[in-house]
Amino acid sequence: MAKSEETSSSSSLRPWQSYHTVYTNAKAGMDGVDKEKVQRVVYEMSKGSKYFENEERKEAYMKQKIENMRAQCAKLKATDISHYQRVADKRIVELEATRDLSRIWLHVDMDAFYAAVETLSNPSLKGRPMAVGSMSMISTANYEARKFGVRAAMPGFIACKLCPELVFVPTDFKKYTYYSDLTRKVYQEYDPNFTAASLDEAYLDITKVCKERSMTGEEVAEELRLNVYKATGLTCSAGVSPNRLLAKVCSDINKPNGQFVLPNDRAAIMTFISSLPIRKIGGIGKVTEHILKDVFEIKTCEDLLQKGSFLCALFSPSSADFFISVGLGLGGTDAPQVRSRKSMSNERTFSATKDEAFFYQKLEMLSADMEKGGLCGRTLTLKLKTASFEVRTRAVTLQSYIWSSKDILKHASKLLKPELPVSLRLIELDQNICSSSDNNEKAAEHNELEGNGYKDQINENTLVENWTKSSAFDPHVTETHSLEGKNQDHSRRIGFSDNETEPSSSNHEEPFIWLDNYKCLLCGVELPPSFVDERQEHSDFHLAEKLQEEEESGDSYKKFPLKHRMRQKESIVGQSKGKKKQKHSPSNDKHIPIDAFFTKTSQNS
Ligand code: DCP
Ligand code: MG
Repeated sequence: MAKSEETSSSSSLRPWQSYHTVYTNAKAGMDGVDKEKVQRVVYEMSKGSKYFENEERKEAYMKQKIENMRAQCAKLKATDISHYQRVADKRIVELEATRDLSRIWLHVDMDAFYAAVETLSNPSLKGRPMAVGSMSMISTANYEARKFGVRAAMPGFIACKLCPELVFVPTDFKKYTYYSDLTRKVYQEYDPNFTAASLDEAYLDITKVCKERSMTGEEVAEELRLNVYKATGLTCSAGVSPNRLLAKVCSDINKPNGQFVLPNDRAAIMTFISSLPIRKIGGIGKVTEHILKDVFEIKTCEDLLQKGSFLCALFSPSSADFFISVGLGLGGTDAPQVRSRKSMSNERTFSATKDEAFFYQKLEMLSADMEKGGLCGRTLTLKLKTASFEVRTRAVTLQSYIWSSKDILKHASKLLKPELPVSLRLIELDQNICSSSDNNEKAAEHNELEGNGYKDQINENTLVENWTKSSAFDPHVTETHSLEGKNQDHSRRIGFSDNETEPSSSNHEEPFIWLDNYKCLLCGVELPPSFVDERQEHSDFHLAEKLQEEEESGDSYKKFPLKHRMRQKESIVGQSKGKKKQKHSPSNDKHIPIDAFFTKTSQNS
């Protein structure tokens, strides 16, 4: 558990080895990369910057948390452990009973999406290492560039250091949306109710199509990928499994242009899970991974089951449940018997329309159905699927329980109003029964929904948030860690009066930054909710910006607005590379080059 002396002495000789950022985490196509070289370059190029200082603060925060948790673990008596073992065993049995092997889920993810689209329009890029983005931030890199350690979310100037012949292409969202729409037309043929998780990713329930066409999941995946290629000229990868959580893991296994099928068989799932590193699971990011590894020695998903008693003792019930269900290889399937009757939901699917009177009519029908269902609850969630298959979830927790269709309609209408005008193809209402002590759990559920519309894609920040509530922490650093969680949690919540309130974990002073849960309000960068780590890093950049501003306050340099200084710096970087200044899209105009945060504070680079 504790780091050996050997490790700590080697880390003082090679400090970059303990410097982990999102840039050093491997993506598909990066298996053969010299990780230590990448770590060293990233370390050297960021050392001394505000970003680096912030990373160090985060690291210190994490270490402190790990120490606290270890101390809590050490305090557990044998009787406590056997008590929590019984709790864990019970949950394992209960969760196992929810296993549904009747569905076939397919997760599809385009290969190096933006880069592949750019290569389609400029074939001379084929075979050359290239990245989409700028000196400040890379959106993605093709597989040739990944061999050098270049990856999404990495500042371009670091990427240049890793791969000097890297070609940069500016982002063009119109193009990506166009190709994304083409892929979605294909997906619709296999599952008209598929859910798009981002421009290049979707989940399809292919149970029906497999049955109707007497095809296996593998055959459907092959055919779908071929049809995507025919429609777009682009390749994609797919994962097939009995649930969405594992389907996503599977789609990454044979990237690019490949697929992996996990059969609907418990033994096969358990074997698959037994050696699966926890980090492969959507929702387990850097922080959670470190905590699980350093406190409990949990490395694989199977370890999560072995250490169930400790997880139940130290984490909130919803987080412990998430970990145990991952250990069992469970994930969302949406079969009715899977959900316990803690909530009821009702949905209506229709052809995409902007007709607001029609939406209110649907809400009336849904509210009436809810009343007939006879449940009363305090948390009402409105889920919308837009014409372009984006899922939005808005929720309110009330001070008192409601059950009448009139009340449900009143609150649902308040949730819908700020979304208008919008073109929708689905409206869903969900009513949860919860007591005030459930608020953390509700917040977690809400975050999961905000993430992707899927409960199995829990947000890492929520897990950490839930846990930090029970221990002492440094509020300044916590801000760093929870920024995104809070933003996700409360973006778009409406300021209600009367009997309405928000979950106890809210922090009203924190401004949200993800517009439509997708686009950074501060700089226009687009990052889908599933990029948990990247979004965390991105929030941190803005935090570093704030710190930089604070430090410079009173300085004559401050007379120039920060954004201007940054633009100046970006154009200098461009000039020094002998490049033409990029044409900025409206969102690019607002873009704050991330390299600005790498300005050395003590000495100049
Ligand atoms: N994206 C982004 N910023 C990030 C990560 C991704 O703008 N930090 C964009 C560019 C990607 C697209 O989203 O092309 C899809 O993201 P993926 O993670 O699926 O990455 P790619 O499709 O580029 O590569 P692959 O899926 O082959 O690993
Ligand atoms: Mg992709």
